[in-house]
Amino acid sequence: MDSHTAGEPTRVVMSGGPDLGEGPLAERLLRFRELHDNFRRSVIHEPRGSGVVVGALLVPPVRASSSAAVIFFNNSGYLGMCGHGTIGLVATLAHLGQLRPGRHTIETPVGTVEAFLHSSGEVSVRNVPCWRSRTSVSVEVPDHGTVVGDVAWGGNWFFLSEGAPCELSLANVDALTEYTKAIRAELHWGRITGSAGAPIDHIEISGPPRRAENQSRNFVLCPGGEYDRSPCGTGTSAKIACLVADGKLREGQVWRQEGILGTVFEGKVESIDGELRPRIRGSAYITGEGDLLFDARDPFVEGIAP
Ligand code: PYC
Repeated sequence: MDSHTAGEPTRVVMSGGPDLGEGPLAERLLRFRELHDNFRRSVIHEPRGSGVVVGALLVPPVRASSSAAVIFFNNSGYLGMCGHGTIGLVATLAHLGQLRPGRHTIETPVGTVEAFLHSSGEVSVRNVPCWRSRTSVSVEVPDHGTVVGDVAWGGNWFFLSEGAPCELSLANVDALTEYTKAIRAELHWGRITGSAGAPIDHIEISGPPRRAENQSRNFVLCPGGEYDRSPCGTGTSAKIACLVADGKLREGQVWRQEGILGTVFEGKVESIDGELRPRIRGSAYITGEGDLLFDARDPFVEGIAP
């Protein structure tokens, strides 16, 4: 089932995926990566998919009380959590009549999230605990000088900085991609990581919003070199973690995050048992349903990738 959330596509694999066995989702993700990475490639890469698509493999939940368990993957590997993908998954299951409006628990490899399907069809996701791990980190970026930003966990690792070499608009996507890739390369060479040496694979740059009712506009570079068409759910969560750490946002306050297409995720600060659990609200639309076919004679059965 294909959908898009605020412009960013999600492909939910309903059945036919690899058997990853039982146990914690983090362990099943490792099995996916080590034993069945060809499945990821064949679903995401051309000619069946494209670099922009985020895959969502449904797997049996650990707990009977959960509505679903999911492992997200993309053109370069696997994601911890995915905000737009969770909204897409919930909209997909609702479209299929498998979820009713109300509260649902969804397991991911980095923790359990709570989703709320509104009667309007919108979806809110209460993310895993999020936090800022480093503040005001400086990197020297060739042709751009010193870039200062924070490192934060929003379900994936992000480097977040304010400002850009050009306007945050669709017309400038190539320049913004080149700039954020250069930042990421410098983080890599400088061995600047998330906690426990985790690579920072998402770069989020922010600037003023186009619409007065929003607080910020962003551009997010994803791990495989594509940009997020949506405002990025985990990126908005990481941003909220930084704003809360700076005392600029408080419990209950709303942060309306515009993405590069002008679509919006509404973020809300929630803390549970002393942990920050941002809540992200958005909409997804179903774009297709079908069967993927794998012909052993096809030279590109596992997709086209460098
Ligand atoms: O919405 O969290 C998100 C996301 C991560 C990568 C692409 N979208």
